Amino acid sequence: MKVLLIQLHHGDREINFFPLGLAYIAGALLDVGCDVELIDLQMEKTAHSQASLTERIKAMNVELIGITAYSTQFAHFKEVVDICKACHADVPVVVGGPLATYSAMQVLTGTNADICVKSEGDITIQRLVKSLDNLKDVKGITYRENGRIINNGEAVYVDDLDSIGFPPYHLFDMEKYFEGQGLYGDAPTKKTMSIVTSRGCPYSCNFCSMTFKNVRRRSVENVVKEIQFFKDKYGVDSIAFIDELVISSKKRGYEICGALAKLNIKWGCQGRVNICDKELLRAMKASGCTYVGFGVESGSQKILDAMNKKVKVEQSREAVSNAVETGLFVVVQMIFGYPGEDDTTINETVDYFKRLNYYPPYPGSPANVSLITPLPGSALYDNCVKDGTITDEIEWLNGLGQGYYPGAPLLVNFTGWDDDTLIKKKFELEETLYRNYKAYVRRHPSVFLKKGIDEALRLVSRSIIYARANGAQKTVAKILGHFPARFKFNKEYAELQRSIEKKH
Ligand code: B12
Ligand code: SF4
Repeated sequence: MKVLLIQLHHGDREINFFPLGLAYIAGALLDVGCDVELIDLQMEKTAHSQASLTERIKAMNVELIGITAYSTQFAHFKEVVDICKACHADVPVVVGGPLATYSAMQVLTGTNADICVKSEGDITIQRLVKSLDNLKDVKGITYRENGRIINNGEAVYVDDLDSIGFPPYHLFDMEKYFEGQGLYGDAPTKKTMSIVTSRGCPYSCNFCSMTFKNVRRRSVENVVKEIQFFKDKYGVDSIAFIDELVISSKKRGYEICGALAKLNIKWGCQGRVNICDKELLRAMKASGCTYVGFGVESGSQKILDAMNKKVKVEQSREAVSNAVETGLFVVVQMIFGYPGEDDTTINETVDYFKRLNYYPPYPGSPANVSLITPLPGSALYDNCVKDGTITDEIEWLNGLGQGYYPGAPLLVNFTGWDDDTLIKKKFELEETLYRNYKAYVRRHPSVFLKKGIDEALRLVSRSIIYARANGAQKTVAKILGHFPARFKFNKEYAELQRSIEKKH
């Protein structure tokens, strides 16, 4: 069977994100004898137009079309499904990823797609292509048949992740995916690849929408083998681990660090403040880790408890402080406007950062706080549906846009403030955090000097690496291009702030 797999674009994000989930699906399809063709709209975004996409899909002789989609891509997904159907009305369109996992009913009633594969697709897609004429026994799907929507129950999971092998990277133009990638904090690297070492997460934070249930981990040997493959075949020198939690326990953390230390690579990952203690952070740094992301979310214990984060504010402050001290670039993810947010919780967050004396991650810009957005698959979303905050789930998906990010619109207000006040308070918080940190740096000349030297060194080393690969002319253009882009971002942000302030 000939299958076309499509990655949608990720809004105006510039990076060519490797479609890892789709690549695993491609592998599963090859294993059962299918031919696979790929269209990556994220990578091709500059060249993509509806007309050219229609022409290309029409020219393909396909029997099944598979699309990977997040909840936030619903509107774009709908458009692409319509193009597929206009080209091949009778070819089934199957969707996988978070959108299909959590919004199967909305996908099947609100778009022309035919089948939703819920959660992990590796086993399900193989069963599906073998039984395309008779889907009733294919577990883990919801589909439309003769105008009826049929739900075949829970997803099917791979118990032993080592057993599924590596994705068929040879099908992808890998060099294109290395372009523009890198590790946070601009660690000097040449080629960065994203991989997952596990699926699932043992925690259940109320705002989080996880794609997988059941935590399963690849063996460390299997992970090492894949990294070695990337080193040997493509000259990859850095890895961004994009699992929910690579360091899911101290034991696993030390195992991973021990293995990575021997590989001579740079790497980065998402950490958890209750797991990453000083000793583990040092082991991470020693084995090549350059950045760690922490979902700090809030400096208020009341909010952390409401989120079911299962961490203490003090633990969080210590972990970030230790990571910074260890010399890691620390990305701090923050959420604003969670149910219960008020002036007291804001002050607690201000106090948290004051005591921490750290405020990343966009140097020169005050923005790093996201407004809470209930996403399908999260307990927060389910509550919103139950209590009537969200009434029309299709309309909600349509409104999700490109997802939440600093500067994204407010979709639901859980606080006692009116909408404008809430946004104003978010801006004020960001500014206060930024101002406090700048004041701290000014009061400590050694920190000021160190930051300046670190940033200058980082810029020089990255420029050299970039110049080696792309030539001097392109490098100068890139450096010069950076400043207008930063200026534009700051200007737009300030304008947004002013427009809110004017209303008051
Ligand atoms: C990397 C990543 C990104 C990258 C995208 C890279 C890419 N090319 O996919 C970027 C940075 C763009 C990104 C952005 C966002 N992300 Co993101 N991201 C991830 C992350 C960390 C890894 C994805 C991955 O590769 N997983 C590993 C592979 C193996 O899993 P998978 O992709 O889910 O694929 C499996 C199944 O889903 C299924 N499947 C997937 N596609 C298909 C297709 C078919 C045809 C079939 C049959 C099956 C199938 O089978 C696959 C194999 O089992 C996940 C968390 C996670 N660990 O999954 C979050 C995650 C997907 N992101 C999430 C979120 C919230 C976002 C943002 C909204 C965040 C924001 N602040 O704006 C944006 C939205 C982007 C947009 N366009 O709208 C949520 C999704 C929530 C939701 N309900 O949609 C996740 C689950 C994180 C979380 N726990 O909350 N993200
Ligand atoms: S926010 Fe992080 S720790 Fe919490 S459930 Fe989601 S992935 Fe797990």
